[in-house]
Amino acid sequence: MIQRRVFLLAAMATAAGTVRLVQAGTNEVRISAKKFEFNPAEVRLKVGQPVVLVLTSEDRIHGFKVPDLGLRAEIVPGQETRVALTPDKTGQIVFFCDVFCGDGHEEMGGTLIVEA
Ligand SMILES: [Cu+2]
Repeated sequence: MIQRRVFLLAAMATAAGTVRLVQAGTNEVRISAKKFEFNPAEVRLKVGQPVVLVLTSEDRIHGFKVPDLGLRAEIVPGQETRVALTPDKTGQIVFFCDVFCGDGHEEMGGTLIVEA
């Protein structure tokens, strides 16, 4: 997992369309999508710690859906899709592509592993 720290105070739109302030020191986690996988497919997060997922695509439009968090975003080649979230409990949260992208689409998913 690639992580880097952002020392910016920036207003960002989340996938839900609300605006929230991203605090200095918020971790960024980059996830790239391509047919038919996310890389990394397992992302470890800390409970209560704000994170920004930076989603990119290597080939075509994919979706990023996290039903348990009520999140959904589109991942468009040549763009960064930024999704801010703060996990509020430990456990595993499933995400998957919800834009049909070919024969392996149904298998295209991953897990956010939220640790204490
Ligand atoms: Cu897909």
